[in-house]
Amino acid sequence: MKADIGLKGQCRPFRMAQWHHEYRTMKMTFRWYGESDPVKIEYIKQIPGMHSIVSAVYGVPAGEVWSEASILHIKNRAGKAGLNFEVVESVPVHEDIKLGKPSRDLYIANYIENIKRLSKYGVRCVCYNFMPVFDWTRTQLDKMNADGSTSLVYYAEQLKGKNPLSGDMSLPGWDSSYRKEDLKILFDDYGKLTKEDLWSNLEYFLKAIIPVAERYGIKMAIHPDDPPWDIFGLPRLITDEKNIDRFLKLYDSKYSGLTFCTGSLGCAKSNDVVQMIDKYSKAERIHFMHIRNVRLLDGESFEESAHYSPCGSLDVVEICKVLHKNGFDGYIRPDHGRMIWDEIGKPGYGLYDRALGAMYITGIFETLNKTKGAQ
Ligand code: DNO
Repeated sequence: MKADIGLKGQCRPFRMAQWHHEYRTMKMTFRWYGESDPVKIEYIKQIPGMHSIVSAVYGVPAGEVWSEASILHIKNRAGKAGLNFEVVESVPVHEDIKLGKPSRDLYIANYIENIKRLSKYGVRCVCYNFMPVFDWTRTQLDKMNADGSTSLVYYAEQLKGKNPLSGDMSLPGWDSSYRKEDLKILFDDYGKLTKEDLWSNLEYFLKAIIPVAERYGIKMAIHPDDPPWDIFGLPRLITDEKNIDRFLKLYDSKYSGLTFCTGSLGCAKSNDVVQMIDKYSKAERIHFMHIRNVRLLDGESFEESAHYSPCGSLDVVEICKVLHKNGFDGYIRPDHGRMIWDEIGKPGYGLYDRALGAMYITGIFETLNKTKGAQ
């Protein structure tokens, strides 16, 4: 192999580091759920252009410190497969922090310890969210599409009349480890909390962790609320431009930024995601992009679609164009895929459709990088 074959020659060996150096471009990543993930880490490496896995230490309750051995294990597994481990999704935020309980200081101290440890093993970006009780919510995981693939969907009418406290309801994305009694207590606690209280608890959290993130070189990237509206009376904050502006002002530092999830924010018709990405990437506050497409339906309903723009309501080419224009060199991962080719896997996180999404996005960026002068 010749040592210094440039990217512009023909049939040159593909060299990621050189590619990133020459174009100062985005880094493509892929979420991996660890050894129990039906998607083998070696398969991820086989997707052209993969830079890093996105993973976490699983099985540790929110609020606890991750052992260094478990972090090192992920790093080594990635390294063995020829991948980096630079992004964590997520370090979960304990509910007591969101609720502003006295015990929050202990959980914040643990969070800080996790930031320090992750930095020690080469992690550069940590994704987290501040959604009360429930993470992302869908009403059905296997909606059959006309072409035989299946998608995750959210149909507002399927949610009507449902009561999470009934004990017989579980929705995708929810932490199934909550017992009925725990949920009741949490709902009571949140019942006493106003949205403004939640904002001030978020501010308290940021004031404690961002100085540490700055010192340890970790870009914190909050994930928007998914979907971006209140659910079952629980308040949600990271939902639109006005609130994201407010969030970014809470702690004005490059280290307090966003995981910009196109599918989450894009579910609200009022969110112009291309314009928002333009604004926040220009300000260098987007560290991690989740690129997913959704088909918006009437009312507060939507279906997740293939990444390819004509399949959904979002224009992925325009999304990539504004990122490229603003010199975005952070992390991107293809978000939720459909289930295709009879794959059986973790809902939203199969191999095939996400791999198609990754290649589609990588292809758009290759085109943008190579035609830079012509734009
Ligand atoms: C859904 C994911 C979210 C995300 C967390 C980040 O598929 O995007 O569950 O990981 O909200 O904290």
